[in-house]
Amino acid sequence: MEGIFTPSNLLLFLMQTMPDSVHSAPPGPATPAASIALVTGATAGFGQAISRALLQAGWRVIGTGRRADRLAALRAQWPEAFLPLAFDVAGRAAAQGALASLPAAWQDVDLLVNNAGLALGLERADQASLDDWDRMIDTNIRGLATLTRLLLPQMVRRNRGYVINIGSIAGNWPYPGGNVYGATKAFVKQFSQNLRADLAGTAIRVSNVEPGLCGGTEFSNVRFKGDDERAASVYAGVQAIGPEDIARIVLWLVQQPPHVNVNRIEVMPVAQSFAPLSVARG
Ligand code: NDP
Ligand code: 8X3
Repeated sequence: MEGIFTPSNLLLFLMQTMPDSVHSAPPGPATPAASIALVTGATAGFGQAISRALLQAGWRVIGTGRRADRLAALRAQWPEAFLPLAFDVAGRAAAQGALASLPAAWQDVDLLVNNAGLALGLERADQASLDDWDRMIDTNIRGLATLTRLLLPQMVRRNRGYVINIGSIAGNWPYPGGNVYGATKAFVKQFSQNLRADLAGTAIRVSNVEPGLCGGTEFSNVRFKGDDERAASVYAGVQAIGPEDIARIVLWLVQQPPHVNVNRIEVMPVAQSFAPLSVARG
């Protein structure tokens, strides 16, 4: 390389002269390929994108959700590497029965991605539906805690495993109408950190992924109970995060070396940021 450096030939020069250890890719998967992941809520949104990303990276994936037809479609695409497990996470007996039905070769789950969850409604706390509150608590809290409790013992016994919980910025930042949904995600954050405390001295890792405004999923369609126009308006004119962005972050997490634990990772689109606190006057 001779003469004056332009931005592009300078970059090429640096790449050619840097030692491999500087510009090579980060260390490969800390967990060997063909390890087993169980992803809850694999029928849509983040869970489906996370499942696909893990499958493409060589993992075997147990995908859960209530819509068995969608799980069957993934199975048709990955007949060897994807195992459908249809059940409602909100019920303890259903979760226990589903896990007990796993074939022996699929029972040692290395990675649990607790993703299944939902928001219902955006009404003020004095007007919200108690049924909606129950369902969010049963799914986002009870379901996530149950699955974790059922799968942890085999991880501890093997001293190997990773629990990735999908929390939300709603667990960190209050907003009007976020009442119980945000509180369930605050539970997920604290539960994740308490798991780290309990698992001290083991090789098991725990991370809480806390996404902000994310389009391309059924989240708002579910929140607004099928009012698709209102759901679409949430993302109008905004470049939101997409499911593939969250999947890439989950994949990055599992690719960290075994001695590295990312406790929490909060992610927003550039288009989203903070507003002042409100003050009621008069
Ligand atoms: P989607 O509605 O697209 O997907 C939700 C998934 O959860 C579906 O696969 C659904 O499967 C599953 N699920 C819901 N309830 C149950 C249940 N009772 N039993 C079993 N599975 C269930 O939403 P997202 O992908 O957007 O959301 C995934 C997670 O990410 C949730 O925990 C959500 O709170 C969180 N999140 C979402 C954000 C967003 O803006 N999209 C931002 C921050 C966090 P099925 O219906 O087939 O049972
Ligand atoms: C989803 C993000 O801001 O809609 O958890 O609650 S938000």
